[in-house]
Amino acid sequence: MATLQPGVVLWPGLLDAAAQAALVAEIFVLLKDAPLYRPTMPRSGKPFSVEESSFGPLGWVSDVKGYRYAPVHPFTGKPWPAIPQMLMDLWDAQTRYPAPPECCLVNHYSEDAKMGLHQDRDEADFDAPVLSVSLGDDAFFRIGGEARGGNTARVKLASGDVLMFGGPARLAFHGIDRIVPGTSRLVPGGGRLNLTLRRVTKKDARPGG
Ligand code: MD3
Ligand code: FE
Repeated sequence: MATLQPGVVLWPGLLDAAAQAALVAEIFVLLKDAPLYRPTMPRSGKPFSVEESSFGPLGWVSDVKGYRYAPVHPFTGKPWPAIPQMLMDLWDAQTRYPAPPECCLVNHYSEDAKMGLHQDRDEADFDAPVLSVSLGDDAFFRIGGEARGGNTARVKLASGDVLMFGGPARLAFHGIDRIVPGTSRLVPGGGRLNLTLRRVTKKDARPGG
């Protein structure tokens, strides 16, 4: 375990090869129900280079109208599949947060995909950390501070690595510069999968407010 900066904890290779393979197999089954699709940017409608889907009661979506969490898949109209138990257990073990994740966002990077520097601020609860699992090809991850334009650090993420962002890092700018194609054979068809487990609503929120 390594603390990369305040609030950023990395567990390199926390998932062994067998756990990675079991997780990827389970994800591909769930993606038959909630297929990867290419979101578009708010306003411009420019397509993402990353393909996405979600698991759990709320999925993160982006389209010309904006970013938001939604209870159904934007193309199938069906509820998202449940988050795999293995990820629910990983959340408990690593975060010890007293409420379960509500969204597992699935990002798929093929060789030319990247994700620009951004903050994750569509959630109502910034007390909860975000837990990220990397699978497949290596990627160069970039993280800065809470202000755009500050110094950033680059970290190479490999398959099986687990990262937690909480406290002072919860609103840090971050992104993926690029993946390193062909560095793993884990993901069918190649590329990288990233899973981010998130709380979306406040822990003590009640329906209706
Ligand atoms: C730091 N995903 O889905 S995971 C995202 O590898 C996202 O697909 C990247 O950024 C990926 O929003 C990076 C690491 C990550 C995720 C959430 C964070 C870092 C974070 C939230 C706050 C601070
Ligand atoms: Fe993010």
